[in-house]
Amino acid sequence: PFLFRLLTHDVFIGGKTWTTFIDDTPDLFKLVQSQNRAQKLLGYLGDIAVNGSSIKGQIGEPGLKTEIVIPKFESREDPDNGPPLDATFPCEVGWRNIIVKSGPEAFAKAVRDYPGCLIMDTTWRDAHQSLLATRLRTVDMVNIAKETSYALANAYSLECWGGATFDVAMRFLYEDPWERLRTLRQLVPNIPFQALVRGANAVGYKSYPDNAIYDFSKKAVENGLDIFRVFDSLNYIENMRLGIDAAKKAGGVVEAAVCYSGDVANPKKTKYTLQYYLDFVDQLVEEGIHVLGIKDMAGLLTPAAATMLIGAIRKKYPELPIHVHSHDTAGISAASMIAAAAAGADVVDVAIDSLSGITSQAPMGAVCMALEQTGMGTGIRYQDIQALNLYWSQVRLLYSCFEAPVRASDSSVYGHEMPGGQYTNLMFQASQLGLGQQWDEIKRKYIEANELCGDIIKVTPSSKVVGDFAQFMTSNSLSKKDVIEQAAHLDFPSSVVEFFQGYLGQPVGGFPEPLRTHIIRDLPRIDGRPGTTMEPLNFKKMKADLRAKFGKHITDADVSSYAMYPKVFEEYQSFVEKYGDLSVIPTRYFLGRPEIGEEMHISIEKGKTLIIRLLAVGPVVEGKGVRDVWFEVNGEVRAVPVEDKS
Ligand code: 3PY
Ligand code: ZN
Repeated sequence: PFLFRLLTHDVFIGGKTWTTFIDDTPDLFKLVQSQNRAQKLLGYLGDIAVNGSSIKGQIGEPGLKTEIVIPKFESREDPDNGPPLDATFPCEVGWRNIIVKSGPEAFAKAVRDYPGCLIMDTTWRDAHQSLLATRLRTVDMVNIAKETSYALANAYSLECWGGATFDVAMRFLYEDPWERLRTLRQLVPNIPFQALVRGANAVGYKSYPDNAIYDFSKKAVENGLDIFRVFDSLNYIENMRLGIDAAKKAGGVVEAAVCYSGDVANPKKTKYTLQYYLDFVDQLVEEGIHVLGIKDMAGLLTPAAATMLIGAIRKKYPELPIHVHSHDTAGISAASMIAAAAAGADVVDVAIDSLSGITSQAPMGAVCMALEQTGMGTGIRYQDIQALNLYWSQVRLLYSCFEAPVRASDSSVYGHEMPGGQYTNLMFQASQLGLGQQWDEIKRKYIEANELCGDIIKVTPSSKVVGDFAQFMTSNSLSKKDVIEQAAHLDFPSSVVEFFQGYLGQPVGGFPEPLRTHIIRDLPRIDGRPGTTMEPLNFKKMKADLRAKFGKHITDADVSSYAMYPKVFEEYQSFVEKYGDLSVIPTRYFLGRPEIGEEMHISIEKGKTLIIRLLAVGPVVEGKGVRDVWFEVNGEVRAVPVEDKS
């Protein structure tokens, strides 16, 4: 019917040319665009109808098949309970105003002066990275963003960017991570946005040329980021200096993080001692940081260790704001957060209750309640947490198809020290490789692999090195002794070889020898900061090349995405060319196979909603391996040919 309408349009009858056609008939052109968009979306929905979701890591269907109900913040209807929650516009009161008006130093001072303890909510980043394979889509944050701007108005920050979210957004969710940042920023103008950045590795798994790090940090601030939690996966000060400088030059709040390993409360652990951390903090403070982060990525910081570590830093640096991060893998992080606050931490990390616990952060409700009772109130209301939690409990169900089978606390983390996100990820990978039964064996090999590396700090990307090493040992039935004896002849995973070459930086205490030499043989060795030997990137040329390949829509931010992940970015662009912008599809249709007759409402732009009904899936066309999938779109019947991949 559309082609018919086009051909009978009077410009065709009158014989007008195509160029003036677009200018003279904008309405018809818009219709063409929107029909194209609809057709591309049908291509995706048709593919799901025939083949099911192909999103990596998904097992089965989403656990929620109905629309998510947005909770009412009923207690806000009582004027005695503070400003009303009117989600037609975002809240304007919050800590970000200090950053915008007075800058990072003033913000740091105000945080330090705050009489209670503030929270960072990790729900939009680390919580789903740790529990749901980082698969949370922008739309599911957007749908609760304005309410969050009120409920968490007194939060120090929302962690919503960085870590694995950048890569996963493009690679698996076909979304633009920059667009996520900009969209959320508009909906939450009042609460600082925080990202986890891996120092010289930015949001990647390797070192990048210095200008890539500066460019990335600058773009992050331009697109709405406020606070950079900068860490290095080996606590290597040279890499940290670069990340700190880039965040500072970009105008961001620099939260430099010490990665916590070992156990300061255990005198038998002699590598990562209290003195080691105090010395490292001294070096970071010398760089002029705004906030100190303690990043306990595995959840090793017990309450006693938190009291010792934070207490000692507080004593030495009374003016320095301290922000503590942990994971609940062993089940003790709420207690550790409270101990940290009592020892002088200004900010602690929590996740909304239904996305907390296990490998994620401590539960927001419990921590806020406990802090309130000890005179260290967070300024976050219990009733608001409950309302927010109603939303997130539905989201947790929606994404249940990405849950790793982790059901309970696991104190084996004190032995293997796997970061929270990696714990669930490795468990999943192990089962994919057919090693699922050997999860316990992998944990044991992880300990041995870490020892072979020299007992390093383990966090992305160094944790990937140890994880790859452990899987290599498991699948080749190698003991630690075997590796030492056969190192000169084994075919190690590339991440392991590169680590020993020095491509991530220098580990605490140096590389173990002669293992290093046996593993890298005659490959180059880097004994300083890897970035210093890398050629700067030519962004102008990259942009021109990308525009030539994908079109004029390529932006400077896209160039930054490409700089971080060239192949992933190109595949993402090709996917979008084929299927259009899929971020508009509600998650239950994005991941779930539709039923025949099911009606889907998809808003493709403001005021334009497609009502799509799946009518039928046709038989395979002989010799072509293709099926026609029939839809009704706003009352019109359309078919799309879809390859049957079975
Ligand atoms: C990341 O780098 O993504 C992490 O979450 C490390 O803890
Ligand atoms: Zn974490």
